[in-house]
Amino acid sequence: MNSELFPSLATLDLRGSSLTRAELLAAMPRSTRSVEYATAAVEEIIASVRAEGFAALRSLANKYDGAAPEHFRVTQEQLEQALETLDPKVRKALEESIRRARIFAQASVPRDAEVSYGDGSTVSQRWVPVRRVGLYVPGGLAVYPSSVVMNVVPAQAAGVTSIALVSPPQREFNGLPHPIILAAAHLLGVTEVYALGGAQAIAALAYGVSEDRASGDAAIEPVDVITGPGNIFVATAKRLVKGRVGIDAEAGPTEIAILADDSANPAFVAADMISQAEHDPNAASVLITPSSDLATKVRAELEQQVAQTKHHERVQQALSGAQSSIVLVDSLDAGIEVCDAYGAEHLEIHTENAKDVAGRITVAGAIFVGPYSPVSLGDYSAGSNHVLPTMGSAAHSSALNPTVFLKAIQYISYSEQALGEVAEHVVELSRAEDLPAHGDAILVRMNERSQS
Ligand code: HSO
Ligand code: ZN
Repeated sequence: MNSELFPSLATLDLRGSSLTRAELLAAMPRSTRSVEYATAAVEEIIASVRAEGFAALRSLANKYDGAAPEHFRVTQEQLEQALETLDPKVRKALEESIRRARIFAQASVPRDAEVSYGDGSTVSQRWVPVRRVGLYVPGGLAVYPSSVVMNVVPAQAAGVTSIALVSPPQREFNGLPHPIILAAAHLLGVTEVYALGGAQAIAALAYGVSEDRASGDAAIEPVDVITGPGNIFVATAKRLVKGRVGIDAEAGPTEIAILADDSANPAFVAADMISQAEHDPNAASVLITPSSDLATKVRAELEQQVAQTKHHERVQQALSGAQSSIVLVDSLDAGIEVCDAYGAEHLEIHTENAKDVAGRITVAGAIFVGPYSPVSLGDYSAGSNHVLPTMGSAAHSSALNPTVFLKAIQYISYSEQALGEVAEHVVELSRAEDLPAHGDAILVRMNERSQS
């Protein structure tokens, strides 16, 4: 391999090695970012919001966002104005994102279930939306109206009626969130929007904020679920309020892994690695391939394409970080194992029979199948969700979807006769657990039955 080309992107050569799963997990390129380091600072922020409410929110906004709005709640007029000033082409694009995302989100709402064990017995499960949700839309290096769509649409598809959206105050907009965020919220019919960012926004959503007569800010009601990506302070805050509220998967810096063989187009592969590296110097781009020839070609493409891209400094930093790498493997099968160990937020498959290969992967946030399904399509307009589990949490978590905003209630309904049919088994198990009153609660009914 010609290591002079794009030398800053590391190579992890796993050829000829047979690693255990634990060794493979340890070998994977990962950022060293840890939620733990922000914990103390975030605990303090949460405590001050709980104790001092809007006064704390105001001083934290000035400190961390460099601006505080006159009132944290964005008015209906401000929302309307933002949409009026939105570029019509961007509006059209957002509308198409919303249309596609709605179709998929509605199709993803789980069905209720009901079974019967014979006459007179039914057990059923009904999915019920949570009462109120808080959706976080990040500020930071870029502006994310697409994240407004990705958070709001599955909540609405789940049937949530009370939605509070928060996004950091921006200095250049008098402490309001970016107008394109407000426009997207208005387009989606969201009426409750706050200029709040960081850990303090999460604290306000989780615990609520009492009304502030002095400033005229009305109370913020606490929510039941908080979703949305954010920086390490936001992620830490979500972790700390979890339990008080439900949260979605933890979303850290974006990751793309690409499993590719000789059939891949190196220009496509490089462009997609760059596309996610553009988010953040901590973003991860990982190419996994059995083809050293492809690896060389991708390096050459990267060299050329990175130089031409607008945010080349950020991209260069992301590609040079410990979290990015080209992983060389012995075979496609070995590559699939590496993909499962890595558990990428986004995994692209650029191989022969991409669909079959994709079907064999069991750990990934979202899988983009074939050369014409790039991650950036999914970021904006595919219909899928772009809020996805990162840092290997795809092993246990999923893309943001309506179930995050739903909870299932189970219903148990037995008739007297149906209870009689299973009564002796309940009594037997209650005796085995030395909880005889459990059995007695059945028997008292059976006795009544035999007396009548
Ligand atoms: N790739 C990001 C989402 C995004 N990309 C928003 C562009 N805008 C995390 O999945
Ligand atoms: Zn993206």
